[in-house]
Formats: sequence, structure tokens, C-alpha cells
Amino acid sequence: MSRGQIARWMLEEVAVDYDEHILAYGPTGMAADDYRRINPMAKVPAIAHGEKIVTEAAAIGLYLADVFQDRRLGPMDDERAAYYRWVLFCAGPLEQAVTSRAMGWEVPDDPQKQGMLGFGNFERTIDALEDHLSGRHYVCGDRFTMADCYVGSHVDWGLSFGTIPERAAFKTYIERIREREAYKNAKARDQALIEQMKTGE
Ligand SMILES: N[C@@H](CCC(=O)N[C@@H](CS)C(=O)NCC(=O)O)C(=O)O
Repeated sequence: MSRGQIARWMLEEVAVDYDEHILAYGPTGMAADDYRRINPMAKVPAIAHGEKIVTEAAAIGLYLADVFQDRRLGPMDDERAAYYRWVLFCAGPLEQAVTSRAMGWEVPDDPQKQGMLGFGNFERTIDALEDHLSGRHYVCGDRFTMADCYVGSHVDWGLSFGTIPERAAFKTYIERIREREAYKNAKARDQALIEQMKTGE
């Protein structure tokens, strides 16, 4: 039940074999010294690819698409701008807008203060993403790319937990995303783990 699900879906999209390590929250898992050597932030997800460690869900996606180029999940020339722009928009402004609201931190109604915040305010951020997704099949246009794993994960989570408003563009986009085989496989595995955790088996 974590952003680890984003990394799993990305791994399923690139269709590589991987070993999973499920860590508990807290001192015996993510905060243990062994794992802090992998991610000093004591957070998941992280991937180890040979000697290379990548943390940050957005970076994991960009890395996988780049390394496994033959999967064609990275951008073509005319997709590059939207690809980087919207992945970083979701890792920065969108994540800040959504999490600050979830914490109950209201942005002051003061243009000068909003000018200092990378996301300005919640509505501006949501409107910008809605505007981009309206009338597009995927982040980069007609073709699914790794950007959709990351942007899609934000929209998927946000709609499921009510942290992103149910706008038509988000709903149409996420319905298309949820049809993907790799998405379904990833979610089935995570759901099985969540059930196991609940029943303690
Ligand atoms: N910026 C990181 C955030 C990762 C993150 O906050 N993960 C949470 C789970 S969703 C976590 O590991 N929390 C454990 C903790 O901070 O103690 C990313 O996007 O990968």
C-alpha cells in the first residue's frame, strides 16, 4: 500500500524479471540501516539494477524507459517535450498541491505568496493537468509512454482516494490506462499482497 505500486507497474510495462523486496514501514523495514544505505530517505520505492540504485518513482520510470529502450516506452522526438514536462509537473507541483491539501495546509489567498509556491494553488495545478489531458489519449498524444505510468499513477490514486477532483478528462484518461495488461497484472499482484497483509498470512 505505497508508491511501490508505481514502480511495480513500470517494471511490468518494461516486462523484465525482477525480485521484489517488500518492506514494513518503520525501524524493522524501511528505516533499518540496510535499507537506508539504499535510500537514505528511508522510503519506497527503490530499484537496484546491478550496482545502480534509483529512488523516486518518477526517476525509476525515466530510468527504466531509457535503459530498456527497445520497449519503446521512452519519448520519440516529437513526444519529448510533453514527456518530461508532465512527469516533472506531477512529481513537483501536482504532488505538492495534493499532499499539502491532504495535510490541511491551505494556501493563503495572496498572489504574492502563491507566486512563491511552485504549484501556485491547488486549482491552478489541477486545471493545468486537466487542460493537458483533455482531448488527448495519453500524455504525449496518441501513444502510451512511461510518462503515463507516472502521471497515470497520480490520477489513478487521486481519483480512487478523492484527492483529485473527478473531472471528465481524468476519468476518460484513467479508464484507458486501467485497461492495460501490465497495469492489471501489477495491481493484481499488489492486491494479493495487501490481502495477505490484512489476513496476516
Ligand atoms: N518522493 C518519493 C516519495 C516516496 C514516499 O513517500 N514513499 C512512502 C510510501 S508511499 C514511504 O516510503 N513512506 C515511509 C516513510 O516515510 O517512513 C517518490 O516519489 O518515490
